[in-house]
Amino acid sequence: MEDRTNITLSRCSTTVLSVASATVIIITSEVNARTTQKSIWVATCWISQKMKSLVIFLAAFACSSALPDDIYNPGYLLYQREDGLIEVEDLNNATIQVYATEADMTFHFFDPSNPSRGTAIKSSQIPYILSLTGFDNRRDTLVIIHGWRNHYQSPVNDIIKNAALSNHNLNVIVVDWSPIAGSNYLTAQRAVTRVGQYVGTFLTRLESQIGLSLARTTIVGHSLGAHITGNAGAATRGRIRYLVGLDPAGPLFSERDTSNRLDPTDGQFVQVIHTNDGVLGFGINMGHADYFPNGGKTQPGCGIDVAGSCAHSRAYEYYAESLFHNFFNSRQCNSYSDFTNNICSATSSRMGGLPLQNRAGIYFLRTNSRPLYA
Ligand SMILES: [Ca+2]
Repeated sequence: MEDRTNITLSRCSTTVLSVASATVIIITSEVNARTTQKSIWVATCWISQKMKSLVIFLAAFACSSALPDDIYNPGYLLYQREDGLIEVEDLNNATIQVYATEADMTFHFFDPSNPSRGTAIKSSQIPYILSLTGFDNRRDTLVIIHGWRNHYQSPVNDIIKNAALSNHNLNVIVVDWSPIAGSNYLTAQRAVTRVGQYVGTFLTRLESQIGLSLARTTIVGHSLGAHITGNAGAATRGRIRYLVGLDPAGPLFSERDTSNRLDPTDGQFVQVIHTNDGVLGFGINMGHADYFPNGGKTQPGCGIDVAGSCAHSRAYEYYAESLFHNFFNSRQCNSYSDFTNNICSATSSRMGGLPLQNRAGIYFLRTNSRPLYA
């Protein structure tokens, strides 16, 4: 177990915070999404929405010379809360607040006859699941895992769960790891391996005790939840049929080290949807199939999107729509510029859907700026 001491993640960071009142300027120089990310420069100005028309100028320069050179460390995260306010998360001087235990995990069971209330289950209640819930092992199963600062009733869960149950005869299990996800980013990021192992162990217990078919199970996770998805799949020795990573989180993950992040070895078929590469998302290929809507970095209809939250959330909005209206036609291409210049291969596929179209490759597509996105 790691010491509960401040963990310095970078030795060369400079921040400038000043207050002014004026025009919003946004300068975001994004890292090249598909190359080793050694440094990042982010300068952002933001007008406070609620108080005194303050402009907070944040300049953060971070380099990763003290770290393995493929760790993506932007130095700071801008986090947009559900009330719209923006918080700054310092990644360089963070302390692990608490360690994940199995008691932090709750699994909410839904089915077509019980689509809204769900039944909260702890791991110790597995022997009673058939009597406590509407679980039926004749159905396919969809597992949904939220990201940092979210909980089981967050939009990512509700939107996907409602779309799934309205259009498919499924067991749906919503994983709640909010006691850890509600901590600082470093705590949550360091916990994804262990939380994923708890999910994988829970699913293998369902397999052995009530006959869950891992070959008919899909796990979908957003942001840090995408890496938990990978770790859950790894904990079943890669036996889950489909894993879906929705804009997998980038900060503090490594390109080379796949032991704590989503990668193709984690499941039978891994699909990744990229919507905010180089900011909140990672920006490297992580699946058998990787989809880049609108190039994968910014999304239409998101406006200035200072914190990237809008583009980051689009990943689960696109996926949820694909469960009832899958017209996310995509073309296999080497790059987004090849896609916009229409010099792609003839190979196409559809992003998302249930079941997934298991066609490997790198795909690009355009979306609308509002629903229906496809
Ligand atoms: Ca992995």
